[in-house]
Amino acid sequence: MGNPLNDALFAPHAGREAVFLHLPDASVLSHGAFLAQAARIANALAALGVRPGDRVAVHIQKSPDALALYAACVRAGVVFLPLNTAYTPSELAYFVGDSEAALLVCDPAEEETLRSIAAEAGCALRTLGVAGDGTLADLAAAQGAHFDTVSREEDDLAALVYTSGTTGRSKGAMLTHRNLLSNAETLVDIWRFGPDDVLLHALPIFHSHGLFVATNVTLLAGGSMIFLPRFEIERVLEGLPRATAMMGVPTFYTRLLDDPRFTRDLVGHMRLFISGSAPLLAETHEQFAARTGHRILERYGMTETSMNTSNPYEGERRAGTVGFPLPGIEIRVRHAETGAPLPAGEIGVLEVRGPNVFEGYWRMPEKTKEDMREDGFFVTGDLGLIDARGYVHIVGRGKDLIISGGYNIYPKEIELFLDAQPGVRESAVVGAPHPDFGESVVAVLVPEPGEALALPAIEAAAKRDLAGFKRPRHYVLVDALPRNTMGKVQKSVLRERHAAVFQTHPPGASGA
Ligand code: MCA
Ligand code: AMP
Repeated sequence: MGNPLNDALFAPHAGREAVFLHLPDASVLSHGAFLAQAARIANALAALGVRPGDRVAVHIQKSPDALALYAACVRAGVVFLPLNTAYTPSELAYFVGDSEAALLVCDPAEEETLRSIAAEAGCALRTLGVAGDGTLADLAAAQGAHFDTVSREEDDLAALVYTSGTTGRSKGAMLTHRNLLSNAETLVDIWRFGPDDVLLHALPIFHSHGLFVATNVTLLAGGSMIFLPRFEIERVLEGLPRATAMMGVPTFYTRLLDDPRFTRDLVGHMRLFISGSAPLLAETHEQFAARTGHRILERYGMTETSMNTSNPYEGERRAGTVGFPLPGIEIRVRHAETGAPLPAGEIGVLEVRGPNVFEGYWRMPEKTKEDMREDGFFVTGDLGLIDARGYVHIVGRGKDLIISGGYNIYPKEIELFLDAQPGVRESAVVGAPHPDFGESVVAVLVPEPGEALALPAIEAAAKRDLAGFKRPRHYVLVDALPRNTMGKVQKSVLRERHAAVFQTHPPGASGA
């Protein structure tokens, strides 16, 4: 018996000497050196008593060692639990507690802050820094580079990735070896990745996009990555002439287009630009084509399913669509309320079935049942249609969700936070169009009558408790929220009312 994901991703297809990572300091890391480090970390995990099936929660900056930790977990049969580096200690406490992680790995600088959280959750705490520093790095350095890979079945969990939820409580999506491997195999094939590919990697690696799509695809193809710590325009412009492919959220593409140095000549070596995680405006697609001659290939996915659809590699990449269902994956459109099948061209909720669809939400059987049809289709909550030519269009969201720069924000979570602030009677949170992030967060607050509402104090509390990308970028004070006859807050009215706030206020500004 083998270990499906390990055997496919971490057996170097292009040879151990071949380059895996091109790093910002102009050094390179070979596949062999990367795998040796992963083996040492796997030995370190075993030395710490982490067992197959245990969860390892990871809150560290992007680095080659962070990727090696992912590889080590797969190899050791451990469930990898990546966490957004923007999460605050109070957010982290929930994930570590809910997952019953055996180990939390954090940056050396936050060890002190997270000590009590780890202790409370009963999990060990070790550190891993970007410069090969930290207590886990030290332990790994003392280990050998031989590790007996732990056997896994296709149905075994490889990762647990939390996604925020409509109720305000985050849910852990359980992803198996089959889920991740089948998707990577399909994507390598349809996007034609091979050992000669050099992927410009500027995404975070704590989400499906940067880890399971970008990294797994490169690993499976035996290619290499220009591995940047984050999306920084200077470094991206510098890397593009050496790259063959890039994956990004729409903000990457609008930022590139805003820079006059981004030209057709600069991308002469590129064969593929891919966009996802949020809607790419048709206008951005067209501007990009006019500037570079490349049609951005848009695809659609979710944490729970990895990738579901893609525009074709060859054939028409249609702006404003997310392309066709991937091979082996079925998509259907159902009526949002009744669940009845809908004819082609009609708008309903997209449902998806295939080897990519996750096992369910961690310890939430009821929630899993709600979102999973008996015949195995997963209800995405995205509203869309399939046109006469078979292209899937996403036209909105049935779920109350804001996507800011590719990060999902559920208004409920922010509303619960705001409602708990002194002087706030109630709140409603909506997304408004934003020139950089696509959408950003607007908070509408109703003050308690007769009480002074201290906005600066609320903003300070938000800074302490909420990850930066979730913080409202604009506050509005009103006497009452608009409600329908049933008493439900009319979010669409609020969205309309505040649609222009980020056009008139510079990004980051707030006002009442
Ligand atoms: C950073 N900030 C943001 C965001 N990112 N605010 C709103 N939305 C954001 N996305 C805030 C910070 O809190 C900080 O605020 C200020 O902006 C500067 O932070 P910095 O880190 O310097 O920002 P940045 O480097 O400009 O980041 C913008 C970014 C980044 C490059 C768009 O957010 C990014 O890489 N996004 C990718 C997200 C992603 O990978 N999503 C995939 C999810 P302050 O100064 O006030 O503290 S997986 C998925 O969706 C599915 C599976 C799929 O289909 O892919
Ligand atoms: P996440 O929960 O972070 O995995 O985000 C998944 C959600 O991102 C999906 O349910 C969609 O709402 C959205 N999404 C991903 N890709 C696209 C896309 N190409 N166009 C529109 N929305 C997208």
